[in-house]
Amino acid sequence: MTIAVESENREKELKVLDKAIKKMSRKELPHILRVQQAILRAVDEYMYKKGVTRIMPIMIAPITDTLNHEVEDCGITYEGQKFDITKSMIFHKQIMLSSPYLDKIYIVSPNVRLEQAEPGDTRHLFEFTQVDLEIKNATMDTIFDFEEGLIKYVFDYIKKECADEFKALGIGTSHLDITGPFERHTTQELRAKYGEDFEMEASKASTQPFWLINHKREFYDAEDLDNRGTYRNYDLIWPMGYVEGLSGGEREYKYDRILERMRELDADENSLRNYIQLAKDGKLPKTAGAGFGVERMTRFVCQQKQIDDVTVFTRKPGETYIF
Ligand code: ASN
Repeated sequence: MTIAVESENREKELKVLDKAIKKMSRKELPHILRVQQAILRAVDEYMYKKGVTRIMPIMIAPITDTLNHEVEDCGITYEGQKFDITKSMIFHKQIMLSSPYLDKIYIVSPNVRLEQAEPGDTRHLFEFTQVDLEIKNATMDTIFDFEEGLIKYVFDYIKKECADEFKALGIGTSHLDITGPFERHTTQELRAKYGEDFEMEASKASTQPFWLINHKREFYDAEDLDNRGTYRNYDLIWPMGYVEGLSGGEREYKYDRILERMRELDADENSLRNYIQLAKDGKLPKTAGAGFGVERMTRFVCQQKQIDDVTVFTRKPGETYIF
């Protein structure tokens, strides 16, 4: 590399450094972070009261979420064995509930998903944290009730605890007045009403969070066997254009169903052979669950333009990263 190119690169890098320092020195940031801290505090309180056991996160493992959308791979080798960095703990959630002594669990779970940068994207971070829940013998209705209760508990808590932060951020709290139960819509219904960009359009048109049911995506989300081609899975959509904040589903747990769904979606059976073995042995229990993005909830609560506005270091796809 010539000296001229080297110094040009260094100059560019120093601009990135300057931008990074400015980002972490925003006066709003401590208020946003305190709200986020209060959110997590209220989540732990609610889970504890409901008898849901907190599990520490797994960050590298031989298996992770197969995610039915394109993200870059980020495997590592340790002790001659292949590990993936956790994309979500979905399989670990299902597997640990095979214990007769665990019924309801959650993890405050860091996930890495190396998403493609998309112009205008305001809601992806390539590294984020989700509060990931799974309950034995639960159905969609169990999870809807549980998560609605959780959101109401968290919002009531922060309205009470974070008045100074909302004042400092210059925002009100009327968006946190949850009336519930949340409306339930299917993707077919909203697509017919709003067209292809239905999630954003319906979110913009709404002032309350709502459930969006039936997405063709992961093999582990249960298909409705009375209604083939539809799925017993769901997203929670934040209103006012903040879009998806949670995703989950009832799970496939029977051996033949798992194999059928994996084959349909061309998932790698070999890497999941031990998970499949548990299903074959009848050891995977019937469960349902959901995970909500902590930064996405913080963004909605603090009414920030971009998801990256709630983080200290940029984790927005398509940037230059120095820290
Ligand atoms: N946490 C999600 C679920 O429970 C899975 C995911 O994040 N992909 O369904």
